[in-house]
Amino acid sequence: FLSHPEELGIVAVGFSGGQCKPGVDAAPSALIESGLLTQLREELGYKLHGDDTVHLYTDLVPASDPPFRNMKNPRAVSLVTKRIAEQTYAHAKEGRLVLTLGGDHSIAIGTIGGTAKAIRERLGREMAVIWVDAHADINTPETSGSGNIHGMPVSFLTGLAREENEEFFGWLKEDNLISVKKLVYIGLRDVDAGEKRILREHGIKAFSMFDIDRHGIGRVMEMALGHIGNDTPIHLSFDVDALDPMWAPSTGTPVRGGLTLREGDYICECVHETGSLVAVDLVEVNPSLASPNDIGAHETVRAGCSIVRCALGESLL
Ligand code: 5AB
Ligand code: MN
Ligand code: MN
Ligand code: MN
Repeated sequence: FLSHPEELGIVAVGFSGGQCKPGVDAAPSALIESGLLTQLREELGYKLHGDDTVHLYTDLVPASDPPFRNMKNPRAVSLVTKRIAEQTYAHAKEGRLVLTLGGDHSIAIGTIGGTAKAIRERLGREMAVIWVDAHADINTPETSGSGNIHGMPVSFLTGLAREENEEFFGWLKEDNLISVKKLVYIGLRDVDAGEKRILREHGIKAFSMFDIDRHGIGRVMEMALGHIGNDTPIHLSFDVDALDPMWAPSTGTPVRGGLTLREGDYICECVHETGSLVAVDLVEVNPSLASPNDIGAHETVRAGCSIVRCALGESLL
């Protein structure tokens, strides 16, 4: 699906407005400083495109941003994700693989919104999304208990949540959306009651930690990719909190009982192996949430780098 599979469009998003804990905006710099982009260039042989800056989008964040429909920082998140969508769209339109380093998970409204549109225009195809996460992130503004938009991106991306007003995600058009039929979750273990109802009502494919324990990650990946079907462009959105806090403690909403790093890497390897990958997000690394020392931050950054390299083909012999 890529006209330039060896070319990577990099979008570095230092944005934390989709939730309340500062620090997740520092993740792209931490990942880059630990050598991720150099490894992709020198060891995996990618040609990197991007503007070589970590975008903080501070110019877009309004001075006053009161809640709207229960959403916190709604104008900022809407403006920033709209800009991100333009960035991922531009890379995907060129036929490049798009790598986005977040930022909190609200940014997926932009990353997926942009690639879904580019893939439609370039290939006339609907894109599938594999969402690897402890959480389903499919609250609507009304079902959300927290008001944090990083728990809502999937509802906006599937059209389950809609808002006409341009200022509050009204810029999302049909072209930017994905079908609930082409969405697959892996790693779930902390899903809100309202979200469970949505998953059930729409028959959304989800592999929880229970399914992974029952069938093993090998079989789960066969089923997940089988559901999407061969020959479908895939956007992989990987929330580092899918991993057990043992491997990725420095994240805003850690949940015990998660994936081993090896299982996370395996998911990415299987997705890479399909040859259908068009975009990858790595989100929710928060290097400032490390206690009692920064070993946790270092380990989390290291795990994130491993996840990205596996998705981009490091394990191929
Ligand atoms: B993350 C929760 N469901 O809506 C909510 O880290 C948590 O992007 C959302 O997966 C977690 O606030 C968002 C309770
Ligand atoms: Mn998430
Ligand atoms: Mn999560
Ligand atoms: Mn989180």
